[in-house]
Amino acid sequence: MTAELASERIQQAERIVVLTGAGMSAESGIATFRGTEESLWSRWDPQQLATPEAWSAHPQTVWGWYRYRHAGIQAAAPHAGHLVLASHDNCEIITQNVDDLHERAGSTTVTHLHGRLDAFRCHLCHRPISVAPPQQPLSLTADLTKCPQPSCAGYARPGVVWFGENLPTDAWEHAVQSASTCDVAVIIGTSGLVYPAASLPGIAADHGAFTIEINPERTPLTPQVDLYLCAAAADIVPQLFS
Ligand code: BV8
Ligand code: ZN
Repeated sequence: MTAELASERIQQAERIVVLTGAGMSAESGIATFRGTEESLWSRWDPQQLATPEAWSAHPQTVWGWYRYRHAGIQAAAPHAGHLVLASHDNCEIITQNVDDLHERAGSTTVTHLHGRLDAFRCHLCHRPISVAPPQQPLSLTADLTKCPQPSCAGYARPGVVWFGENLPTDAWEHAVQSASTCDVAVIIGTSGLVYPAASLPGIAADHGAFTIEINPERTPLTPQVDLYLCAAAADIVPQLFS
């Protein structure tokens, strides 16, 4: 019943905003941010590693973690859910994810609220630095990649937004604008814990949008959405959007 209603709302909608979180990449083999996947860095809380403080205290460990995740993104492929969203003409993607799976599926309107892991830049002069995914077996720490600018003492950092860093202004303003003007907001695979991204479903609802949440687990967003679908993204998104 709820899936049929969701599909109807999506088919009737003029403007759809799809807000995705790490759960959208889970079935592509990329561990969710708060999942329990075992790794060399399992003893760290990602929330502690993804911070400027961790970068300045143990840069090689943080860099090793991002190299490991870069390799994981490289090895992953978009699933049926990414592909059907990419072929749906009036839906725009706003993602918290730092991978490029939506783009690789063919989506052209993707807003990254938390940046892109593979958009490496110098941590001092902010010059873009291209860094190939690691080939050699991974270790807990990795040698830092020097900034190519001889006079700069900086190193490459991932192009992500760390906790305590501001979101890119244009990305955030665009996301608020889209959430405020869409007919339907579909929230897929986010635990709804990270702000300000987690406030977007409420902004959409406050402006009259019909809100749908897709997640195998209930979240703090579940009580505030119109429809909650207890399902995995790759299963249900193709049903709702094709
Ligand atoms: C900012 C990039 C201004 C790095 C990330 C106290 C209270 C409230 C807020 C704060 C506070 N103290 C500080 C803050 C602000 C803070 C924040 O929100 N903290 C929270 C955690 C308490 N936010 C910030 O710092 C932001 N900046 O506010 O600037 C400012 C400035 C200075 C000081 C204060 C404020 C910056 C936030 C960005 C952080 N960077 N990522 C990296 O990736 O390494 S966030 C990180 O979490 C990822 O991007 C991830 O996308 C994001 C959210 O996680 P989810 O995507 O939801 O993933 P998660 O694993 O949590 O959940 C997965 C879900 O999928 C689950 O629900 C699961 O059930 C579901 N799932 C699993 N499988 C499937 C599935 N769903 C569907 N299908 C499946 N198959
Ligand atoms: Zn530099």
